[in-house]
Amino acid sequence: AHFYREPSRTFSEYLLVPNLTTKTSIPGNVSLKTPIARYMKGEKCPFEITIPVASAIMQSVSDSNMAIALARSGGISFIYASQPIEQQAEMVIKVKNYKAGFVVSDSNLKPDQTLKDVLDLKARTGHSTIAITEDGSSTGKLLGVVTSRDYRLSRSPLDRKIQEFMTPFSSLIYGKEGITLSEANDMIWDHKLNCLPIINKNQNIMYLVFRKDYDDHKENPDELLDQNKRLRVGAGINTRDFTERVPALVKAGVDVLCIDSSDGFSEWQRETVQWIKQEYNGTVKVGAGNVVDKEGFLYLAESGADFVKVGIGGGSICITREQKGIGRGQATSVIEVAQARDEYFKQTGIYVPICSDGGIVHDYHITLALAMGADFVMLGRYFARFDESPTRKLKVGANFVKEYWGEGSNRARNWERYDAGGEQKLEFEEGVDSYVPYAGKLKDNLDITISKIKSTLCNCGAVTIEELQKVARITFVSSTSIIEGGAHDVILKESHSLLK
Ligand code: MZP
Repeated sequence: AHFYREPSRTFSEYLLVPNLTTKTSIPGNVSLKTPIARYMKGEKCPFEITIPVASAIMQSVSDSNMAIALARSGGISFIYASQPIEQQAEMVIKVKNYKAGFVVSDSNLKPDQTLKDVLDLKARTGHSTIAITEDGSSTGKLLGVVTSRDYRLSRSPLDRKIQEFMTPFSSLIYGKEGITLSEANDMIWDHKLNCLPIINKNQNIMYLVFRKDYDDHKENPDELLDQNKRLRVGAGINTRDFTERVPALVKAGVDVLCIDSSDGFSEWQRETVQWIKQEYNGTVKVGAGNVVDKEGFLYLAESGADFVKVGIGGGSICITREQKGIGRGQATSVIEVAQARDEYFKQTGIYVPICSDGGIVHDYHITLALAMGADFVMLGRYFARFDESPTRKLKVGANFVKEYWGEGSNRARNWERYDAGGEQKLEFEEGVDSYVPYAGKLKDNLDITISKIKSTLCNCGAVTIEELQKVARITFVSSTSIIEGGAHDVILKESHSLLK
């Protein structure tokens, strides 16, 4: 047997030591854009996300609702694989049909009004009016309305109202043909205006975008110039039914696939990746995993995987280490795999992004994972707490909770994820069924997490993830200093039990 000299370690055993923060290392200058698919040296990565987070391939985490909410914030979800193929493809279609951006162009028309109100408006004004609903269907919750008209020629009361509203800043936008959304965005921002008119080549207003949309898309304003641009979504697959599942997902418009397995260092995974690459001439992106060492990474990278997922046994609902004695501390795994990724890049000129999957407990663990070399992270427990996760919200005692169960639990029955070529059933559990504290809306929480990450990057003197990976100084901490890191030797006001 091979004995590792050092124990394997996890995120809570490390901290980042600040570097000089320059005047330009400010959160507003930080970009968290990151690659999630392989690319050649000197080329631009074909698939980037604007924040380095993905939601887990789990029944209790990633359905179409989660995918829409996370994609709107710049991350990506992988719709769970442990469901019938048609149902999973439907979820992908729902995300791809989602129309981002909304406009309410009549002060009488509010987002909580019904589709009928919109149709009445359309009849009244005679304008071509499109209702935007949450799921893109005609019965979905109404988000707003887009009206398209010739601003200058129109004489209807509705248009006059818009004209009045626009007068103070229309001249800013008008007369500048071919203005880009980001240029207009800057102007609007500088002049503290409330909404942005989008104009076409003839300088007619196509639609108005309200400030809320900027907030959602500030990182990547070009996304708004879409209306037809669609949100991106990933989907999990397994190594059993991929010849049927993959074509259905590709047909549904999926942007990236990922093989979902607790142990990805296997010939099944190589076969699956190679089949996909061959079948689609290399055009379909597929990640593989999970692995925890250099050998596992190299095997999957050489098989053609677009990204490699790292982590065995560290998930909050995972009992694989207890059940089978398989696994490795998450920090050690990421550090070793990131080194292997960098060596592979040096030798071949091919960059294969890596994803640290599972075991993120505190927000700063994300920053540590990135500093240790991860290109992005995958989280289950974190996202399960939000309104957008597919599970029930319950009251347990005085607290609201959401359900969260592992793919290896009897509840999920995802035997394919743990398949070792034996019987087609889950022979023993590798995951638990649990509750997590309810935390509200995804966006509210994720915004805070992202600002913490940006702030830490500034402390480290970095404004990109790539820079962080170069300049980060990471220290191992003793168990005594971990205690020092929390509030200590004070009586916390909200902790009544201490006062009783
Ligand atoms: P966490 O973010 O909750 O700590 O971990 C989520 C990750 O745990 C998932 O992305 C997946 O890799 C892993 N997982 C999912 N189900 C199980 C299980 O039942 C599991 N054992 O380990």
